[in-house]
Amino acid sequence: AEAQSTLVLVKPDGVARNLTGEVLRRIERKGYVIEDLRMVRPTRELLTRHYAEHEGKPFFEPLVEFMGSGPVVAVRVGGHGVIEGFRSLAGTTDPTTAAPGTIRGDLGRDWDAGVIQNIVHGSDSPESAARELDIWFN
Ligand code: DAT
Ligand code: MG
Repeated sequence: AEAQSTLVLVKPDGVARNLTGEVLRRIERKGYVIEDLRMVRPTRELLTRHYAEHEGKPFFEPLVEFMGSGPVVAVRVGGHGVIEGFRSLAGTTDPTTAAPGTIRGDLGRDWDAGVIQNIVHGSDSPESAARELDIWFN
């Protein structure tokens, strides 16, 4: 696979639960490289751009509210095939059913918050990675 970079976010639930190090540890053990990292308290405007594809969905408001509820750690992660590879490390969206061994499967659960809280975000395609890295790192 080709050398790539992806955007990983440790979401407010992950930061609040002191799981930033655990997430970074899993990324580094896999062989991916932390290329850039910053802690951000994202504005509503930034979050609306980041989650533009979900505007109008019933969970959009709770999602933006949740993502703005505390600091987020934004990480540019590099490696061959890392876009798909980090999605695999993260596991599927719902932590209740995400496979054990994944970040979401091992560390997440349902919280009855109007939106799924699942510790991390990872870009889902090369186009998304380019767009999202520009939003969080420029
Ligand atoms: P992913 O983060 O796995 O790429 P997504 O892009 O479809 O998932 O959705 C963005 C986030 O929104 C997701 O991490 C958790 C939340 N979410 C997605 N689908 C949801 C739903 N049906 N109900 C509540 N929250 C949801
Ligand atoms: Mg997504």
